[in-house]
Amino acid sequence: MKMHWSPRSPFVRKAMIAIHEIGLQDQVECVRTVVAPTRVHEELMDDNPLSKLPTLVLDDGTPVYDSHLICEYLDAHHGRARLFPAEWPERLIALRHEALGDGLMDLALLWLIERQRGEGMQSEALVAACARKVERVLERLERDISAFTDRPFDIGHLTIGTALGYLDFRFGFLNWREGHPALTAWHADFLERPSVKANPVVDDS
Ligand SMILES: N[C@@H](CCC(=O)N[C@@H](CS)C(=O)NCC(=O)O)C(=O)O
Repeated sequence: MKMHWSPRSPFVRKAMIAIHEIGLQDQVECVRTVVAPTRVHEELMDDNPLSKLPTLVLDDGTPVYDSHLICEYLDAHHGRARLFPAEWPERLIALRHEALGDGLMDLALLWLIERQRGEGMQSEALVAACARKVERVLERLERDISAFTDRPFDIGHLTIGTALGYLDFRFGFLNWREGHPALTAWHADFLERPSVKANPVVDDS
């Protein structure tokens, strides 16, 4: 399989950690692909017309995107269907946490793009809204930590852990650990997983 890949993308990292959890890391060839909302990648668009990462291409040429579908497809077809619980309400809880983690990464990317516009060009309202939403996500995770820790590792944990790692990478100034001791302790364990260690965030720009 071929993965359109970047060591800076949180959504790619999510998919790569899932690939390691499933045990497929030796079957995926990572192809460094540079994308941005302000530019298009013609070759990538042959596989994914949205020009987004991650995009996986199966050995028979079938493209698979986005990160959710990559994780669920590989978990169902090659794993032991561990990351996506089959039964409700376990499935609801895992998928809701995945959505929260994806949303946190979307927010962080939006905020990053706005910050890169430079002083004077940024929308203060957008930056303030991103900051407040991130704050509320962290509050919620801290408050609901037992719902988070009292179940086996699934796609929800994987996505939230990856999203918090992205805050460390791009938003160190937020000090997200401050005021969130339970989440901090959980994330320290997450960072010890071999799948997470094998897929560090790297700024190769
Ligand atoms: N919902 C998508 C989001 C993917 C996404 O936003 N990827 C970013 C990189 S982290 C991207 O490709 N950005 C390029 C663009 O928006 O044109 C997923 O879960 O895979």
